[in-house]
Amino acid sequence: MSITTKQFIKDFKAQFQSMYAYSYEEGSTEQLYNALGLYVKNQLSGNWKETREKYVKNSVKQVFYFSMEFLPGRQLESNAYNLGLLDTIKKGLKEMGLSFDELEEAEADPALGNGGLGRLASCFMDSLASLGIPGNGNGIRYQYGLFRQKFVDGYQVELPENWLRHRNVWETRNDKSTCMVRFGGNVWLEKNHLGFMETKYENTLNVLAVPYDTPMVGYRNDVVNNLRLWSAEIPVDEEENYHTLEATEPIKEITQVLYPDDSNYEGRLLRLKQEYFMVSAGVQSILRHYRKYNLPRKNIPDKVAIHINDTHPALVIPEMMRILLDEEHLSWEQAWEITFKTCSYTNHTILREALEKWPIDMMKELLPRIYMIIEEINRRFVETTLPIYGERLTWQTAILQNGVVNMAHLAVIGSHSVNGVAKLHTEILMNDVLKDFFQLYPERFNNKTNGITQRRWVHLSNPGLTKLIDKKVGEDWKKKPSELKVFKGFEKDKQTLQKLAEIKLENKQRLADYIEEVQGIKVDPKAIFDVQIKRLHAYKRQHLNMLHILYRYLEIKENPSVDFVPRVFIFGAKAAPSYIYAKQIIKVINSLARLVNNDPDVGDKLKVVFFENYGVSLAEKIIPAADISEQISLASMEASGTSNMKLMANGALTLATLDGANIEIKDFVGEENMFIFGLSSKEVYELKAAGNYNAREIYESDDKLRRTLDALTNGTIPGLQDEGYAIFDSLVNYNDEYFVLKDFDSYVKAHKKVDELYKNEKEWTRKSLLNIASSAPFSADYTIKRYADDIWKAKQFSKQGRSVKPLDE
Ligand code: GLS
Repeated sequence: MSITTKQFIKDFKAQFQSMYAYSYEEGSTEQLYNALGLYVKNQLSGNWKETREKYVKNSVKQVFYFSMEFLPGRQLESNAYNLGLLDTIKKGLKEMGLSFDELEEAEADPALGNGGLGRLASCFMDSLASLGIPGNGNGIRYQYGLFRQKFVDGYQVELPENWLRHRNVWETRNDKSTCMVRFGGNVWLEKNHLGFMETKYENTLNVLAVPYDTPMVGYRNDVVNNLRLWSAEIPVDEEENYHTLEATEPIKEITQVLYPDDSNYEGRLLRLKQEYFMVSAGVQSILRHYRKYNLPRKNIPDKVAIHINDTHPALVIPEMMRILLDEEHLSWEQAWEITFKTCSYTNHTILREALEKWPIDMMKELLPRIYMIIEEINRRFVETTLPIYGERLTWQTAILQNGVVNMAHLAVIGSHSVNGVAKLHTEILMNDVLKDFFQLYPERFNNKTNGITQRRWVHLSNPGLTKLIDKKVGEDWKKKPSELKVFKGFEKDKQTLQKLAEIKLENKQRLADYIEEVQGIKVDPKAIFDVQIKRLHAYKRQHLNMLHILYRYLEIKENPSVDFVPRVFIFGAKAAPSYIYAKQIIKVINSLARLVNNDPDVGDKLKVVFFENYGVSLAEKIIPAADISEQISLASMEASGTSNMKLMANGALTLATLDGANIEIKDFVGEENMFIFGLSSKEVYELKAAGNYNAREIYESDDKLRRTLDALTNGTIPGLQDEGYAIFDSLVNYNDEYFVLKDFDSYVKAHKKVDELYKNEKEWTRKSLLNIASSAPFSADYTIKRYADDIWKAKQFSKQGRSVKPLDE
């Protein structure tokens, strides 16, 4: 899209005036941001409309990505960039005496997800549009996003995240496409006068699902896909039944808050309500849309692919069956074939507590018709499986077990494809978590390693690096990430290495300024910036990182005159509000930070920064400045990770266990260009099977470790209540579920290697360059292309007169 600066200034002024009826010079930052956002939205609305119309006109197959979470991040810059307008806008604003960066900060960052799973969904949206694949998101418009985290005296405090306070310029309320979702009541089947079985309902709670559509803008290709988020409202013709505010609660609460659990099973009834609400509205609107294609229903799988992002939307399966059976009057067999061919499922975790199971009684009461259908799916599954595979396998894979509905089983049974999100994770699904299903349906299982969009995570968040790559390898890598490998050719080029080191230092200086501004901590940009940013969870082992910092602190105290390579440890992490242990780890890290940062013996040798309220926007600031990427989960526990990919693409060296996608990082960049430590997943399995792990023995036999652990409880860290004891106890007295003590020694050694290498700036920067140049395979564009080819059978759609080039592999 090309527009002159002059034209932009004229249109922007007019936009502002039409919204606020005074001149832009008098506008507040929020108002100016709103006007700019709407200006950009106006620029893309033509393509948005045309994309939608062309999909229908050409009867193309469309993908619907169902996810309870999306974490899009701020959209102004990314949309303007993908449209090709960013430079003009920045220039125009400057001429008007305004700063783009300042206006951008006024945009709320929609925290409609917990972490990696939601951010992955948003990277996928960006890639679908950029590849020109007809793909839509389907989720919930939570009124309050994930809580805003504050630290009070080092403790996490949760505040409501009212992201919609100042309006959301990107969304369009679409009253034309509302749906009705029914809960509870009585349901029965009755023969009607034509002899058809009809489903009858009485006393249901009826909820109006109102869609809010958000444009998903492709990179310089005129494609604008749709993200549809549903909001719950009282049906207009039932308003008179709701006399008090209180009475409206059961409806309003459905889309009020995002459940702040990440891999922890929580939420119960309301969560189930949310899931069905999103699923039912989504499936209804897809089938309504399909009618526009004027094709027989048996062709649905040729035109529609529904993706189930983790088990949360697995009710898609019985909901689709319900509509095809009850409203379209298909036979069970016809309906099942369509549903099964349409649906596919991704598993994102092996944590058993996160594999959803709903009490049968709850499901029956809240969703009586859906439960009837699940019962029938289960009955038929058992009927066919039992005679072939016998009792053990059948009962272990059944959907209904011990009074619960097993959602992962429902998802696998009702989907034609089941995938994990990194090679190791898929292997673990096949050999452990879903091994019985792998025996039943080996052909359904496949791997799709996660990816990230370089557009947001490199082009926009690291403009210095982007410019350097452009200069060295040309701009093709932006459309064809594999071109990045050409950058490897510069690993020995002194000038490139020097420039790369300068860019990193500038990014670090910027982050250091920000740290001083928001945390009041002065850090040396020349120190190693060592970053661990992810949800707080015991398996991710932020406490291993903490123990190493404590160990380092004690070493410095013992020998203050020894020459330590200065290090800044940077954390960003939220803990689920009910996850006490995770909150205790936060408190200990914060107290340790206060001790370390204020100890004159330590000075610049060691600093600890724990950012409040970690999210997408903060990640964009931290990642370009990172030297070390901490990926230290216990091997086998982290399905994939995606911050590992973002950090690598920005030149951080990975310090990691061989877990999740770290293994693929190693495959691409080579073991010698990262720091690997700890048990392998095979060793973890063996150690667990042997059942003879003895954490106390390690504690007692390793002097340095003992001294470090004792410092948790002997008053070394001021300000702790019982948090130090809690962590000590879990590690020493309760036998250390995640083998922190077992991996400690090799972790410390890996850190020593980091220090050594950092002393050789040229060698460090060379490895950093190789990481950047090897990161292309993690482009979400490739990941999405593989989903589209192997699972969804969805084609890149070429617009008339303009072809969207398929990306290379
Ligand atoms: C997660 C996994 O924990 C991550 O390893 C993974 O990268 C992400 C996306 O696949 O999904 N599963 C989950 O429940 N939350 C996640 O972030």
